[in-house]
Amino acid sequence: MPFRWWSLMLMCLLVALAQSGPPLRALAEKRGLQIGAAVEPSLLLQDPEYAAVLAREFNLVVAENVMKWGALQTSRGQFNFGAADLLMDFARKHRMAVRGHTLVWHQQLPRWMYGGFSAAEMETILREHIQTVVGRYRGRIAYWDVANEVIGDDARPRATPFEVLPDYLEKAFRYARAADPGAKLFYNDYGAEGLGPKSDAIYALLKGLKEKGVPLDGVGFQAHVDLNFSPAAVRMAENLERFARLGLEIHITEMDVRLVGPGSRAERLEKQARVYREVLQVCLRQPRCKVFTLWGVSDAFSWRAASEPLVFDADYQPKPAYFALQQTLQQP
Ligand code: 9MR
Repeated sequence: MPFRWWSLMLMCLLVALAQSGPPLRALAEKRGLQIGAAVEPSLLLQDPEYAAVLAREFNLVVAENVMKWGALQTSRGQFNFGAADLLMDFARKHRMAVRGHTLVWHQQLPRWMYGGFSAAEMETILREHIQTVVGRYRGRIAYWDVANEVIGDDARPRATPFEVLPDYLEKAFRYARAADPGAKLFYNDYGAEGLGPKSDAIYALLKGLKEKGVPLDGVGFQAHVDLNFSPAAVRMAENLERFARLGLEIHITEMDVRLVGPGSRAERLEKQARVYREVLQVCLRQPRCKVFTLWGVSDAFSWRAASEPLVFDADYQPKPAYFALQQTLQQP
C-alpha cells in the first residue's frame, strides 16, 4: 500500500514539473542569453528551496548586497569576503556566471568613507578597494557594475564622497580593467530605460567616456518598474539602440515589476506578466542585449516584498510573469 502512495506522489510531482515546462536557463541558453537573479548568500544556507529554484532557473547571479563597499570594507583596509565567497562557490558549483555589484555607488558606503579625505587619499582608497575586490575574483566575474547610479533623477551627477577626486569615474574603470582584464565593465542605472532627460544625461556621460578611451564595455538598465511601464516599450527599444550604437553591450540588470494598481488581482498579475514579456522582447530583439536579470528569486525576499514584484511567489510558485518569460524565450 505505502508503495502505491509513493508512486502516486511521484507521478504528481512529474506532472507538476512537466506542467511548469522547461526552466528559464535552459531556454535562455538556446537563445544565447544569460538570465540572472540577485542573491542574498545567507538564504542559500537557510532555505534549500531558494537555492534549488535559483540553480534550476538562472545561469547568472549578482550579489544583491554583499559585494557593496559597506559589506566588504567595513573599516578601512579590513575586508570581509565570507558572504561574497559563498556566492562565488555556489555559482561555480552550478555553472552560473557572476556579475559583481558594485564599485562606485553613493549608497551603502561604510561610515568611514565620509571622513573628509583629500583627493590624493580618495584616489588611494578607490584604487586599493578595486584592486583588492576585483583582483580577488579575477577571471571569475564576467561583468562588473563599476559605476552605479552616478546620474540623479534631475539628470545631474549625484553628490558622493568620491567626487573629491574629480575624475573618480574614469579612474574606477581603469583600475577595474587593470585588476581583471577579462571582466566586462558596466555603467548601471535605473529610470533610464526609456528616452528622457536622465537617459540623455547617461548617454552623454558614456559617450564622453568612450571618446576618452575609458574601458567601458556596457550599460545596465535596471528596470525597477511598475504596471504602467508597458507603453514605454517602444521608446525603450529606441533608447537601447542608441547605446548599442556607441558599441556598448546592453544588459537588463535588476528587473522587477510592482504589482500595485487598479483592477483585480488576476488582472494585475496579467499586466505584470505583460510588462515582463515586453521588456524581455525588447532585449531579445536588440542584438547587443545579452543579459536579463531579475532583482531577486521569490517575492518573499524582494526589497519590495509587499508589492510582489518578482516571477515566483513567496511559496516559489511560478506566477503568470514566469510563464510569460518562458513563452517569450520559446518564440522565434
Ligand atoms: O535590493 C537592495 C536592498 O536590499 C538594499 O537595502 C538597498 C540599499 O540601498 O539596495 C538594494 O539594491 C539596489 C541596487 O543595489 C542598486 N539599484 C537599486 C536597488 C534597489 O534599491
